[in-house]
Amino acid sequence: VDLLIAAGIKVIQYREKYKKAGAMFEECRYIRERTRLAGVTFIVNDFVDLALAAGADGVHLGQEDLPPQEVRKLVGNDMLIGLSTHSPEQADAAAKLDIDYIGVGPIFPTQTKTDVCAAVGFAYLDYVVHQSKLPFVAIGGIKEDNVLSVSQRGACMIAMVTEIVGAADIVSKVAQIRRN
Ligand code: 3NM
Repeated sequence: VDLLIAAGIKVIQYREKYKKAGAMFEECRYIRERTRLAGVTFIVNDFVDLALAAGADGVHLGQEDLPPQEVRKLVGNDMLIGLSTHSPEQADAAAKLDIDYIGVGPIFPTQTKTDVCAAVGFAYLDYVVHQSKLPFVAIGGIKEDNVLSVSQRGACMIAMVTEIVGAADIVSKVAQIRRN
């Protein structure tokens, strides 16, 4: 997290599937402290209670998580709610919800998320760029060498996991991606 902040990343999502709640809370508390000082947006994946307890800026939901309208009742109007979507039908359904952004992917094949559909390619990204009014984050298999193809199609927020956290030098990797 410290390296991501040093690299100038603007939004950090805490994505943890296996740890105990207490350990996750300790990590989120640390991330909240650092991101607050740096003015970085902090989103917690999946866990509404953890997002609230840690004072995160937002919570990110998958299609099979608690329904966004129920989460809105729990978190109030000030917290961001994001929703992963993988098809035009899901983007259209998301437009009717009180959410703040959608995830759009996986654009390319990914190893990071195993319980996700096959890559949706540019067809779904193009649909969202042209048909959806919600802010969106393109995600899934995005790397230094294909990021330009995604941004050129109209994505202005891009999420990368492996390419950044798997880099030997995170700060130079992000700088290199930005030069693309
Ligand atoms: N969500 P990487 S794809 C967390 O399509 C996640 O909703 C996706 O990791 C979606 O950059 C994905 O390593 C994994 O491919 C992104």
